[in-house]
Amino acid sequence: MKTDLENKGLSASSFRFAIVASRWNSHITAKLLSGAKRALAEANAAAVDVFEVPGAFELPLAAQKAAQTKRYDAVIALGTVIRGETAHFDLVAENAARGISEAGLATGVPILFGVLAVENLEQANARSGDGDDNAGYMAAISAIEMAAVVSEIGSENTARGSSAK
Ligand code: INI
Repeated sequence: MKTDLENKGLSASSFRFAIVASRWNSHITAKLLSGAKRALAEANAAAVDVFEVPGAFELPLAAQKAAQTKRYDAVIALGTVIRGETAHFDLVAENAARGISEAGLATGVPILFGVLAVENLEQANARSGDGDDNAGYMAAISAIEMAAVVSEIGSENTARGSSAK
């Protein structure tokens, strides 16, 4: 039976990926990592390297450094920020989101946001299960798609449906 990815026609066989994953709430983030690896394996990714950082706040720098190597077609940032566990939830979550976005724009390499920013453990568990709604799985699917789009845009003669006269 075909996997969801095969049905969507997504192949990652010519793409290399870095995953940067934070250790905070590691019982949840480990499940995001499994989900991301599962998606990349299903799509036959050419390579997957995993780098660990302390917390979500540190994800942007590690993701940017990975992107700057030009070894990767996309970088997937994974982490878990739970409001109940910190007074500076908003600072950590917002800086992770903004930094990851800026790192992608600065490097031109897709950097995917697979960071859960949730109210409680129940919500975190709901988004890190075994299914295809696992946030790590979904970030990896988006990474494959973005690697393909960026590759297509970056190559010559990619205009589709244009009619230059
Ligand atoms: N980091 C997280 O990834 N998740 C959290 O929930 C969290 N809390 O609760 O504080 C958290 N804090 C650590 C932060 O990301 C940095 O590692 C730390 O501030 C050092 O820069």
